[in-house]
Amino acid sequence: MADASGVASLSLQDKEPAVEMAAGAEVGENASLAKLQELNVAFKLYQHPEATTIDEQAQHVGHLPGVLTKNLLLRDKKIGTFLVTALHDRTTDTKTLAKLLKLGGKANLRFADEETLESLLKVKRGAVSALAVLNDTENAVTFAIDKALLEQPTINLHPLRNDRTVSIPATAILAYVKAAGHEPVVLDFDSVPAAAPAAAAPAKKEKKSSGNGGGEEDGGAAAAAKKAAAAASGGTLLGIDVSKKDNFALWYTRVITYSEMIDYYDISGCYILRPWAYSMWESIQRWFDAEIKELGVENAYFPLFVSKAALEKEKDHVEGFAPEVAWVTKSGDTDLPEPIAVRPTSETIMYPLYKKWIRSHRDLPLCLNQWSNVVRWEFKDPTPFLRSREFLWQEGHTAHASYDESQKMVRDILDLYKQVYEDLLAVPVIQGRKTEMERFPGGHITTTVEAYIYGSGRSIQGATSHNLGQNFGKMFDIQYEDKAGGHAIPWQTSWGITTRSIGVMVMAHGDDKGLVLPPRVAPKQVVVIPIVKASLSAEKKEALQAYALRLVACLKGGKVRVHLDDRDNYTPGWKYNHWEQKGVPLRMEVGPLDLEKGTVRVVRRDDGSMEDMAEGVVVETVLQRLEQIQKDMFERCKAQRDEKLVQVTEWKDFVPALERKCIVLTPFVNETEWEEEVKRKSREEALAGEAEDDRTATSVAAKTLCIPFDQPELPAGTKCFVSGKEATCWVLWGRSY
Ligand code: 86X
Repeated sequence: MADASGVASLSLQDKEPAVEMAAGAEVGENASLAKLQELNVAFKLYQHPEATTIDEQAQHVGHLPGVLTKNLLLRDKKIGTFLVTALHDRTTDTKTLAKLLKLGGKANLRFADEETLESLLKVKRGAVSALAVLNDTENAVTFAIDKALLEQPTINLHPLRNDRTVSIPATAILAYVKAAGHEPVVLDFDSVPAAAPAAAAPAKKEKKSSGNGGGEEDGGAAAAAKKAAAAASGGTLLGIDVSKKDNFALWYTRVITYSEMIDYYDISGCYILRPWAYSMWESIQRWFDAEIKELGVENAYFPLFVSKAALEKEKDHVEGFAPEVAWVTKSGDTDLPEPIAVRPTSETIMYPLYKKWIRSHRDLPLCLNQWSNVVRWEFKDPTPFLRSREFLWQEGHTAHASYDESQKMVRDILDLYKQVYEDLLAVPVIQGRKTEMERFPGGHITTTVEAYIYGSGRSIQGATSHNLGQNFGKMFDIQYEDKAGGHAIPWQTSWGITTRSIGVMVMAHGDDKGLVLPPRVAPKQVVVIPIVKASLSAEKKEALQAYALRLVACLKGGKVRVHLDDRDNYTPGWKYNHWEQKGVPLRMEVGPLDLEKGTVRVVRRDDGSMEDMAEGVVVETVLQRLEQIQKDMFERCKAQRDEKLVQVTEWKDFVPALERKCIVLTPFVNETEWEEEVKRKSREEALAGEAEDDRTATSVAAKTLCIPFDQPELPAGTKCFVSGKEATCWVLWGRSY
């Protein structure tokens, strides 16, 4: 049995070969498998007797495609702790490793003992692999990987336990390690002459290190010295190595992590919004908040918790959502007298107070908004921004004396949502009304903005604004004395937009280099990178620094969000890639030649175009370019969307259009039973007998997105595309998130 790993000379005859197993149940218990699944990594899982060395592992899984890895935990008391993952047959004496890790001549690298191993990586000896970095939540360990491993198609490694082996594509390792909060260092073993049989290093040590994570001596807890190690290694920047076109889901997770927008967390469906992402949310907040204040809306804050009685007060509205409600049942070890729910939305929290506050027509309109988090315990696969169990949003709730006034509010807000998407995020949306089936059941009319994601061919709801009629007023017994002295029930609205909008923007504009940000929400709009060569005289260096600072000051004066990256431990090339991954709209390169000519070289992130600007006109020119980028990004995105927006009048053309990733306008009778029929039929036709995984976030069934406000002409007698009855409107359909 030959295989690439070279360990296959082992006979399998009397060994127990591994058995492939269904991952399902294990994923729930094994954090490393759960993480792989979350990152959309396709893996195979094998069960086998415990293996504590590579040789033992090879006996069980050596026949499988892919290579095995050697895993070593090493410490230098002064510098820090390292987890090295290498091809199984590498020479891994401490001297070679110290060289590869660029620790310098003074380093005193030792294999870590079992106690250190278990305390840092929380795995037993023999179960260590790259996947164990997940347990290093303190970031005490620097992860380093053999470059040659990354060039393998498949890697077989232990998922935190040594009686399992998981097969994954090598490229997934980097994404995994990054998602686990580690910046991987890539080691080029070929750059170091293979130290003749581990120099004088005793064979004993080699033996100990030949398992997955073995080691010896050197007790005591390791100090977190990751920084020193990263600096010493020069900091390899990883490029996004999967294209948007080939694997959209994986591309997305790479983009949001490499750009430092998102980090992962040990509760499924919850994510960290890092400053780069949160700043975008703040841009949206700032703009929208000012606009609603113009409409007379005031901000307030209501509690996070809702009592069981209050939540269940209006059963009809809550019923369908009940499985998603998260409950607090204990404080410490003591059961609470009554479980308390975490808000999934705040109608049941706010409307009892609306009843109290609205007594007279003079109390109207009551227009409140809150910026908050909400929790919906979804069971479909979570996706950062698009579907998370906790998310940020604003929820507006207004009450008016007339239907017309409430309807004006609904439409004004929907226009603001359109502007958030189109003018801030540069993503075109279609405004419309939801059908009976898709409307918020507690309300009267639901209106929506719908976006389209070209990369996946799916549409997505961008935000929603409801006219609630008097339904909630009746449910919550909100009554007031009108001008004539009679009793009246107010007309209410509610509306919300969430951090999902950021995910839509990332998906719409990102490219194979990473994020591409519309200037209006970019945390930094310009990054200035001085090009300082070591050979430059001290005088020239100083002059260049002064020039860069002057440019930055001018741009700041022009209200441009500018960042100067004058770090001296990264090369200009590294910085270009870094800021490209983060999507900064303009890069300004400032080198000695520019200084001489009194110009700067400016490169656009969205289209890569380059120009030289004279210092005297930098601010006005930059402002113009930012405007232009904002416009161009919207236009490109709209052209892509429009290319996929088609009209279909006959059923036979419907599913083929969906298969081409189109969103489809059809004449429709607009009856719920026919809408259900379209869902059923479109799924059936698309699957053609194959089963659909209903746990995944996305289905192949067509859904109505909306009845667009902007209706094409519908000549009398036009037939509905599915029922053959007379159509009453054009409806927009798509496969959606
Ligand atoms: C619907 C309606 C509405 C204010 C908005 O769409 C905008 C902002 N709220 C939200 N909805 C629920 O009512 C709901 C209720 C429960 Cl109990 C739940 F668990 C989940 C929910 N999801 C949505």
